[in-house]
Amino acid sequence: MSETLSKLSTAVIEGDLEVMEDLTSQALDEGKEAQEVLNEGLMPGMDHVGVEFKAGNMFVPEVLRSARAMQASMSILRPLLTESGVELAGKVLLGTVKGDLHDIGKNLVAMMCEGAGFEVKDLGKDVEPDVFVEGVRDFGPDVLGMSALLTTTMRAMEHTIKSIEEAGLRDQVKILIGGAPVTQSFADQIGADGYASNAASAADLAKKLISA
Ligand code: B1M
Repeated sequence: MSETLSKLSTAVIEGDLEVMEDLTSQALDEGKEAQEVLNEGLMPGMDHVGVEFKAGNMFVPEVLRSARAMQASMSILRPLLTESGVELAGKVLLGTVKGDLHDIGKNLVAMMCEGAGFEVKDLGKDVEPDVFVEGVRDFGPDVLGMSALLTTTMRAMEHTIKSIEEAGLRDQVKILIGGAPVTQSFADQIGADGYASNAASAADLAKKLISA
């Protein structure tokens, strides 16, 4: 790996927002393709963050700092990636379900998925089933991810899956759910394709679901 890409990886791990834009521009000036900067600079950094987060060696504020650093670089790379028609890992549509205002975990999932090379569309929080349905129809995601933090809003996941089925879109998208009260058995019960207990596992599972 070139010195600049290695510095970018380290900057992601350290959440060093200030150097991200300069290092990204430097890598591009050195003739690196945007995809190379993403795959060999940012993603190894974010992969490391994911591993450390899963192991309990990094905590939410540090992950958010890393994610923000990555976003700063992505804002330069994204238009170049789109222009060059580079194949990303796939598309992920995300949202926190109806009635639920907790979005910190969902934002982490968005950042981890972006770090894993997905194009991510985030519908935000308190998302009505119909809005998820429209999102699936318009954005055409490979994976739909729903987050819920309240025992009272978990049921909205089930209602959303029903709405997607009723709209005839269920076979077009894999559905992944998560959030503190959510479990694998709940996922099985409501007919989701997968459950992830944390943001790094969500990105891993999204990749597995697509390749399955
Ligand atoms: Co609320 N809240 N809250 N809250 N809040 C909890 C969730 C609660 C457990 C606190 C408690 O009582 N101990 C409790 C829920 C009880 C329950 O239902 N079992 C609770 C309650 C009751 C409420 C209110 C009802 C309080 C009130 O008004 N009386 C109210 C509800 C509002 C609403 O949603 N309609 C409310 C409001 C809020 C705030 C707005 C103040 C704020 C949210 C701010 C925001 O998100 N922008 C808030 C917060 C911050 C919390 C706690 C303290 C922290 C949640 C958090 O962000 N954790 C929380 C208590 C706690 O967890 N200690 C609590 C950090 C985050 C990284 O973790 O979201 O779990 P988490 O995400 C993890 C995993 O779950 C997973 O990955 C993430 C990272 O690894 N994950 C996914 C999440 N989504 C995923 C999706 C996936 C895969 C994995 O695939 C798609």
